[in-house]
Amino acid sequence: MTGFSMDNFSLKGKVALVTGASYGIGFAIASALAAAGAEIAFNEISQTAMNKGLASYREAGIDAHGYVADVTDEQAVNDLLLDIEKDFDTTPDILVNNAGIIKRIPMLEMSVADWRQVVDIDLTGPFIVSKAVLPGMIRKGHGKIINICSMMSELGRETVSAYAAAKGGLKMLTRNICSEYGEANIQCNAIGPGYIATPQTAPLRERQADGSRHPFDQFIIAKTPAARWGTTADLQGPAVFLASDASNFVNGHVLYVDGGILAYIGKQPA
Ligand code: NAP
Ligand code: GCO
Repeated sequence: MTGFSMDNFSLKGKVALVTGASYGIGFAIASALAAAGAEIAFNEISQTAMNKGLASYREAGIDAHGYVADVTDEQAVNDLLLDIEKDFDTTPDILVNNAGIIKRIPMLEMSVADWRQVVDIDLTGPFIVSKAVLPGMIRKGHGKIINICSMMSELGRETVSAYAAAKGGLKMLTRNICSEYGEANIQCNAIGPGYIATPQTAPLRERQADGSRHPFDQFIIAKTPAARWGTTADLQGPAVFLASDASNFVNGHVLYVDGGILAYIGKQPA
């Protein structure tokens, strides 16, 4: 045998911070990291959202620690890391920069304030949180950062200019953290989910007044070889892989979990 063991996928003894993880993709990823053995810390913007998240983790049998911190607030993030170190007696080994928003507004109608809010949360937030966790990872001699990118890290579409610019930038931040800290045994990669059924995409899947599927829903089904929307569960295995020793020589990579969208020209209309 070559000495490979499934223990390479184990996260036992590791502490993971997943941002914005009360529900949706973040909650699913945190749950998978916990199933692989990691201890979980997560943050939310409000006490209400954090409490809801804690209840969901407890219902899933996960002893997660929840914190209130806006990822765009550097002082709040630095305080978050101090609280995590106090509660876990160590700093995070794994960071998942998941927190994010989208605003679907035609560019000419989008205010600079709307643009700034999306870029601040989706790009500057991961910068701030990564900057806060990297010193501890460097001291430990290892670390895993997983940024949640998007189809919009590669493709544009109408009404999502700020989001696409932020997620494109997040792809390059991923590569830059890889470049600057790879020598410290830090692996920084990204997951690029396709179209996933979560509250964020609910408006794109709403049934029409006549009961028919939303036009965008039909569009995505035609653009996806798997002919379905992704589920948050589809992202769990890739997240455990990128958080584990099994990916120690994978760095600066965006792993697209999109059912094949980026490889496919799309189904010819009937
Ligand atoms: P979601 O359902 O809207 O959840 C986003 C989470 O981020 C919420 O818990 C939200 O908290 C939190 N959040 C927002 N702003 C924050 C801030 N400033 N500080 C801390 N937390 C904040 O989104 P999702 O669909 O699960 O997506 C999660 C990530 O995956 C996002 O980065 C998104 O861009 C990305 N993504 C999603 C898809 C998809 O199809 N769903 C595909 C590709 C990539 P509140 O609830 O309190 O606002
Ligand atoms: C949209 C969607 C997408 C998804 C995701 C795709 O309006 O186009 O919200 O942006 O959220 O980012 O990967």
